[in-house]
Amino acid sequence: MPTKKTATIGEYLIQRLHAHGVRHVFGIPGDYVLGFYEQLRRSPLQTINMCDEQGAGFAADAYARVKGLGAVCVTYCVGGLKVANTTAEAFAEKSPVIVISGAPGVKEREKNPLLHHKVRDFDTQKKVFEQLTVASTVLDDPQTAFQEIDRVINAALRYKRPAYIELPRDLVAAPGHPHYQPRTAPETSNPGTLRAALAEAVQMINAARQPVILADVELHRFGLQPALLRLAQKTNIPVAATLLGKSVIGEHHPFYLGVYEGAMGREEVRRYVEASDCVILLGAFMTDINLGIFTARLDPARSIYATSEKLSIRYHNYEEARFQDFLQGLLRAKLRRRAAGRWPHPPRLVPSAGAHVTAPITVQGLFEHLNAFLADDTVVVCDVGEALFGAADLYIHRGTDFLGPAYYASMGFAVPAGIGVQLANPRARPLVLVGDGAFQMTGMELSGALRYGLDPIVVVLNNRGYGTERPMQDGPYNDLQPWNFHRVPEVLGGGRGFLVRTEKELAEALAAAAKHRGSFCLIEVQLDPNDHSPALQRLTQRLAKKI
Ligand SMILES: Cc1ncc(C[n+]2csc(CCOP(=O)(O)OP(=O)(O)O)c2C)c(N)n1
Ligand SMILES: [Mg+2]
Repeated sequence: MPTKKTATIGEYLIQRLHAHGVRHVFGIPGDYVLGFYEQLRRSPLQTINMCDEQGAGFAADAYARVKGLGAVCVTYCVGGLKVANTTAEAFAEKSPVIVISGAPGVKEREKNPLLHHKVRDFDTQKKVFEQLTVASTVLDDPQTAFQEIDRVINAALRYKRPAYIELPRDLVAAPGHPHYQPRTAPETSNPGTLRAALAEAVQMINAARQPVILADVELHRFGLQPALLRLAQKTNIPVAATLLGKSVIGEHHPFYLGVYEGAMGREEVRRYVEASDCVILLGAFMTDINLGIFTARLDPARSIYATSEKLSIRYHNYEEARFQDFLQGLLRAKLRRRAAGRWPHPPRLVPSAGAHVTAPITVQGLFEHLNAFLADDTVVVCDVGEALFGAADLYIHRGTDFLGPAYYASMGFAVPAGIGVQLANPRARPLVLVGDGAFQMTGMELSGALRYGLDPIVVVLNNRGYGTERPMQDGPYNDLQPWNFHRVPEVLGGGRGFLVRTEKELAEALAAAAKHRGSFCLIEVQLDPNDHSPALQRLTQRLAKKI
């Protein structure tokens, strides 16, 4: 898309989104943003209407996780404040989403009239988003608008966090600065700091008896998975992933250990990582869930901790050493290649032979079947709850094929995220795993799958309530109104529904779903409310102690 010399503010924003790879904008229009929607309609970007702004926010987040940048476009306050939660998730889990909100025009704001959708002041929504984004702006000055657009988008890309752009409606079609050149913000490491950091890291890794890499989500966000792979291949140092970073490395690699989650995860992975005298944490978030509710025993004196925001080796902090440069430096450095050691490998989940196929399906049985069902084009998209914890043990084929809100943990992510994933990567077939509770929040966003010709396979884990919470503390507040989930296609006017109560029915439904292309499949799996995955049992035992 060529940069027009006489672009308007709205057109320039569209050009920059397009230049950074965005092809779809999720949202719902309103009068304050209709002018911009019309500009979008005349542009190469496709607008994707969702049922609710929250769905649009989750879809844009997933799109950003797959494609590197996403955008959600809403109207003032009534729409904007509905994406506060999804923007918070994108911030917490590092997903660069540009939140675009229409707003009253600059002229309309004079004398502070009570215009519809206004909360308290005209800048109330902007103030909220200052807390939820890495950069924010109101494009109320045509002289600086283009520069502001670049500043905010560059910040989102640099920090992999959301950013906020507010468009007063009377300036969307105003021309910006005519001779402005688009700006990016190249960044470099301080060579001295980088050299010192690499020297200490190389010495520590080479001297270590049992080094191990703990790989997390930032490797994916910064496109550094190939570098991780090369580092492991070059040194023969095994790699464990966190739950948030799961699938950052293809799980079939011989040096892949499995998911490390402190006492929540598999015992042999925990023992191997915690016995290491040099844990190389790459792009890791030290969150409670990633660390098994702080049951992880990782000693800073034995750690190299490298992220886009911090680099520390043992107790030394190195400023101005970029994560990317540090990792590339390790690839160039003289790191000792080790003999292939003996370390644990993730067990392949397989459906237990001779299972009582007509017996009720269990959580364990469900994940065994799902595991066998994964194909090279599957992207597993999980919601909070049993879906996420059970999926930790799925054996993901290639890199980056697992998405789940494993830190901020907002319910309602998965169904709209499945839509974002498939639009970002049309070759992918999303396998959406979602609890009945989470489905009741955003499941109707499947409507968008029909409208835009997408065909995710959605598995609803129907355990009749908020299963995750029952072992912590149970009561009628954990129950749900039972829905006939498998009949949702009738309401939406398309797609296929399946009701599954046994292993046999599950195997049949999955086989039929694999063959059915062109519209979504919804597989409702009825589970015993008291049946939990081992990971969830371990987690809730720990959380219950804190309540
Ligand atoms: C938006 C939101 N509201 C509430 C919660 C608290 N919460 C965590 S898990 C959970 C229950 C999830 O129920 P469901 O989706 O049916 O999955 P299950 O736990 O039964 O597998 C709740 C209410 C949350 N994480 N996110
Ligand atoms: Mg449930």
